[in-house]
Amino acid sequence: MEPLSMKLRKAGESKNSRIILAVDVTKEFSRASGMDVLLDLLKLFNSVGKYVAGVKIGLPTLLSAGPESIYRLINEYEWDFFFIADLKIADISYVNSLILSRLREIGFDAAIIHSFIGREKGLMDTVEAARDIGIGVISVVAMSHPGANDILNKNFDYLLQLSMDSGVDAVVLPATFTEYIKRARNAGFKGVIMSPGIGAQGAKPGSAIKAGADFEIIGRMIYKSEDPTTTARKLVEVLRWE
Ligand code: O7M
Repeated sequence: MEPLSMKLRKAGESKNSRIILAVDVTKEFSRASGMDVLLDLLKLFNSVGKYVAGVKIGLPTLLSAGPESIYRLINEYEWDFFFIADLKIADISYVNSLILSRLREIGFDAAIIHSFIGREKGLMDTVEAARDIGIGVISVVAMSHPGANDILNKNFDYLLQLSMDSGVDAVVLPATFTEYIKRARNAGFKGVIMSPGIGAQGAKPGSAIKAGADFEIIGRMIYKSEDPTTTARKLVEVLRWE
């Protein structure tokens, strides 16, 4: 099976885009909300799909759309981007692998996991299970919000080394603190780096790529804009793959 890191880079190259669209679109829960969210997502993907290499679907969207709607969205339409499930998984490897199996069945290419769960029966065993399941693993090594500096980001070196040793397919590092992206590259990390924090959280489009990231994860700046198509088109002008 082709490694996810290769698939990610190929998608970036073929779309000539370094944008991963973060989808945290949600509706108050009701029996009908799943279909409403599905229609919103279809509209969004149709309007910005050609400018994005991948789509990251978060827990708010999965909870309000429901797994069936997301299954239909991924499998019934021929999108040319990859799908990442962002549940920020952080359990023991046994439970993590159950979650990964269900996410694979829904159609996701990869899932986000926290690296702070540690090595044994944590990240290491989860990545091993993911290989058998056929789903990619992307680990969170440092985060973008100010509170991330209280605990998580202080453990950057350890979490990066653990992610490298575990063989994850990609890591998440913040665009709001680009020093972590530079440090990862200086430490010899050659894998895929995805970086959130652009726009709504204050970082400038292109800043994470300049620091050494491969993709910028962008949400509200696109899906909350008055004209998502124009916003995505303008963003991709500074976020070309080449
Ligand atoms: O562009 P935004 O701010 O609307 O959305 C950012 C997305 O990136 C949102 O889906 C967050 O869950 C995610 N994110 C962060 O904002 N900060 C982090 O440190 C990590 C992530 C993330 O994607 O982790 C996988």
